[in-house]
Amino acid sequence: MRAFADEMSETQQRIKWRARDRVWEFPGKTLVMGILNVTPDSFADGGRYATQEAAIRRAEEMIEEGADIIDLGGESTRPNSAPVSEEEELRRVMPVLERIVGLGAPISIDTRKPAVARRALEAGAAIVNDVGANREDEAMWEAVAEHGAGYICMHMKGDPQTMQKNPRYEDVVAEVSRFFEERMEKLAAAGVGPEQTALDVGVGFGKTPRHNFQLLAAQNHFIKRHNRPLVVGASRKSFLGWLLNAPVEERLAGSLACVCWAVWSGSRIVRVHDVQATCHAARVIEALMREQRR
Ligand code: 8Y4
Repeated sequence: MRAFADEMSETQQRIKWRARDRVWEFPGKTLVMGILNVTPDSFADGGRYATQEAAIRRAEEMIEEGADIIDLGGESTRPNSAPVSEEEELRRVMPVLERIVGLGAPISIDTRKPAVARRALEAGAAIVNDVGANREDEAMWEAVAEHGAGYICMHMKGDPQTMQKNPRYEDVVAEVSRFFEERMEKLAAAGVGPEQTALDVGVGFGKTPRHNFQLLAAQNHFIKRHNRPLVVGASRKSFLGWLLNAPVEERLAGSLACVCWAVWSGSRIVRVHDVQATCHAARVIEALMREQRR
């Protein structure tokens, strides 16, 4: 045991992530966060009720496939997507949340709106996945603090309307690192402790394909520097399409390569569409890492 501790690399430091009554300890199993969208692209056929029923079934399926967290979102944050009102976002997510909160996997609420986060936490969500962590919005952090919830602090340059218009950085890794540092201070001041916080470089949010690869290649740096669990959300994203010249439905292998890389480099949480394939890939890399440490 002593030898193991001595040999533990800096990317294998012991850290805890707390989300309400749940505490995850790392190093441990990589957490697989299954994506559950309730957005209008899917209202086209069958309408709202059918969409919500399908979402509930998909949540059950993802839990059977091994998902550790269900990431529920009602606002599309794709580049150039239209804003959604608070009322509409609540109408989309709350009925689904109420039906999946008892299924056994903790729920993260993917929202940029403090009021939506608050309602979701009151209904039992465990984590706020905030892709808008770059806003100056104390209300979001106050809601997280009040519930002792987990918080995913994601980097985005700009906002979804403008972020992909010629994103530029002097040094993308340094800039994202400064952002994490500065946010962790503000979070602490708002009552959200570091043990509640996970960090995410925000693949595709105001980044060129090259920026995305630079950030993923630097996962090790972020772990050593900030000593917090990292979330990687690369699943099916367009930087893979750019590299592979593959449409969205042909990005599974590329997405799994990112999962393997994330696990190998010590990231702790992966946000994905393909839960079963991701769990299988993660378990294989973890077995190899255990052997290497013996
Ligand atoms: C195909 C399908 C292509 C979906 C692109 C996409 C992240 C996130 C999103 C992320 C965290 C997306 C809500 C974008 N990405 N949350 N959310 N990290 N924490 N696009 O990278 O999945 S939405």
